[in-house]
Amino acid sequence: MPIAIEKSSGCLSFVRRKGVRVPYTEAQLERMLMQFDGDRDGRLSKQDLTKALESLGSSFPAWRVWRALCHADEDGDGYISKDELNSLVKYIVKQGYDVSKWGGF
Ligand SMILES: [Ca+2]
Ligand SMILES: [Ca+2]
Repeated sequence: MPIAIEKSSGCLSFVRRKGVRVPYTEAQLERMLMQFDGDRDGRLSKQDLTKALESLGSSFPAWRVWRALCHADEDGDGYISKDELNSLVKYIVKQGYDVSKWGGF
């Protein structure tokens, strides 16, 4: 299992596989993620992200959220803003989550 260390954040990243096939475009996935913006402030907080990852059937969502934030929260404010959403989508796809669970939106 190749292990890459993120340059900026120092997060450990376990890359399981590449090129997971996803039946959605990144733009669609970004819109799906924003469905979890419970307070509609235009960014995803830890609570919003927890709900999003729980809906994918993720175990230990708190840990996954920390990892996702570590990866995608480029300015380190603890929120995923619109600018950072694309990094989050790429991260979720790379982790091999079954995003078709969001297909009902
Ligand atoms: Ca929010
Ligand atoms: Ca941020």
